[in-house]
Amino acid sequence: QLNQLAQSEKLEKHYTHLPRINKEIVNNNVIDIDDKSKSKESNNYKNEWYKKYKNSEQNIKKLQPVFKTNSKLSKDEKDLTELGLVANLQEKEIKDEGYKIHAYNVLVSNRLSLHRKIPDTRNKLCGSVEYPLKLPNASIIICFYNEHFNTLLRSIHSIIDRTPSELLHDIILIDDYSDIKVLHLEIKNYIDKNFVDGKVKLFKTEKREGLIRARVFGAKKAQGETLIFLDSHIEVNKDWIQPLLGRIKENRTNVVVPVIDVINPDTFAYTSSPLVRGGFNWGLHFKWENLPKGTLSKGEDFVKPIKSPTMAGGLFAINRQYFIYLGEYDSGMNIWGGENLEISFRIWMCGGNLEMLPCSRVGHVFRQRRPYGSPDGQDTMLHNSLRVAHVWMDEYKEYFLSQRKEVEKVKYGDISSRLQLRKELGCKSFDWYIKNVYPEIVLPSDDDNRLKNKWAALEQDDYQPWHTRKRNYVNQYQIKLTNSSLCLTSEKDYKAKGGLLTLKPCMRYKSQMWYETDRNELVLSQLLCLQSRHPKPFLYKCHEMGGDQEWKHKGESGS
Ligand code: LR7
Ligand code: MN
Repeated sequence: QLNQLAQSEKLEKHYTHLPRINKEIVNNNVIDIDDKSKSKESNNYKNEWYKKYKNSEQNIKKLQPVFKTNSKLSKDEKDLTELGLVANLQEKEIKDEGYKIHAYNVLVSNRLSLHRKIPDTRNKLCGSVEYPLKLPNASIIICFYNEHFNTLLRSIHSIIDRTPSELLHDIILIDDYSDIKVLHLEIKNYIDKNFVDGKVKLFKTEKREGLIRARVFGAKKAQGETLIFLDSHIEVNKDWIQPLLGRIKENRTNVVVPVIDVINPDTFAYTSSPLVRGGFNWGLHFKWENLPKGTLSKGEDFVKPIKSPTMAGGLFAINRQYFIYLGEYDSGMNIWGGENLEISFRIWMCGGNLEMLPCSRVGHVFRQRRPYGSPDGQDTMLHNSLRVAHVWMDEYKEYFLSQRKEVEKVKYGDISSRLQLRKELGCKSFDWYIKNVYPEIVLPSDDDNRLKNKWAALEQDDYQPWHTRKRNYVNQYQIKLTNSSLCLTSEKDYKAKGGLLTLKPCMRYKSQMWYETDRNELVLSQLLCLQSRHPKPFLYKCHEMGGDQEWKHKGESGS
């Protein structure tokens, strides 16, 4: 197997997935793995590893780009060795590579315990809610594509640690044909060794399916009374499952989502999310919405189910039979995007009920970009959204289609079976959905100008639940180059996401007006944030996580 693996040209790049090696050796000190006298620890490790894959010494070498021998170090690195810093240098490699492949900090993830504690972010009242003694059990379905090993394991352990075992029918892992081949083998080995009761099951698709078909594939393997879908980089919180199962027990047409807390992609810090609900805009992007005024007036409102027009997509619970009855997912949808609105519309229009349960909390690593595309380069979000529009949105689909003229020619495949499904289930109209479930949505005809501004934001597919938080500006100024009359200016439009910056004579252009927030961000004309990036900083949507968007004044001059 390893022979085969070593031939995969991607392999060398993905050494960060080799479990433990990085962690135990690199974290602590620099170890010359070829020098037997130096470290007992490393030799034990090596032996263990060698025993496992006896006949593949050559390949093993290929698997170890992290361990440079002294002689292979460059001069700079040698200097650093003397300072005892090579470990950091190697760690930096891991970190950089991790960001490339996963878009979060794998180094931090590697260092954290797989059983780490996280803060109980629920409202205090949740502690005294009582759930029925006999709840339906659950099959938990987690699809992953190239997930980081430790992060996936922490997801699984958090479930096992925080779910009453009688409620956990099984955990079904679907490897969506990850091209980090060694990953599958490592996970399989880990499962065989650590989850001996057979409750954790691993399957693999025969080709890359994308998360939508991968979930359907997983659901077909499931036997639990309910299905709970989760992303592969999550941690469930205290008593997360009881509210979900309790609500489904009351009525099998209740489809329920937890509050999605935030795991910071740079630090893995776990923080509470506000109570918000799901909406969407006419670009068919999911967005978070503040709750209608008055929703949270009494204490009990903080524990009661809250109806939600849409779900974010990744984390929800549903009765298994009801999932099948409702038509699973649209298997004509590819890779990523759109399925969350599709299932939300379908639930509401076809007689179900979608709600968020404040006492169920699950953390999710919110990354700033998706570290993968589709194999053939298709814009799958657009492809999938077109299917949603044509199957579910009736005359309202024009709001989506008319904004993007280029979509007229885009093919979206055969939707006849989904139209058939809609008919068979006797679903209500989209007009009913808008008027009864989501009357707060702004219709284009309401106020064209207002809409134009909304549309400027369409390009930003914002998932972060804190996005609804009001931004606090503490200052407003131009940024002037010392001893000049030149000001920091956006090169193109101040609305251009990704735009670079330049120096131009100081006028009072919108492209020069910086607003400083209480989180030390610099927001150009209250729209996009200044983000540092190699080799040049640029404008990007504000992610509100500090780091590369945090700017500080220096000294008393405030420069
Ligand atoms: O081809 C793929 N095959 C997969 O199995 C691509 C992805 N996946 C897996 C992937 O490893 C992950 O576990 O599918 C899961 C979701 O992919 P992410 O984490 O890249 O997606 P996301 O968190 O950026 O996106 C959100 O929207 C998606 C729309 O298609 C899905 O519904 C995700 O599940 C959803 N995530 C959440 O709702 C978590 C909270 C984020 C918010 C808001
Ligand atoms: Mn995710």
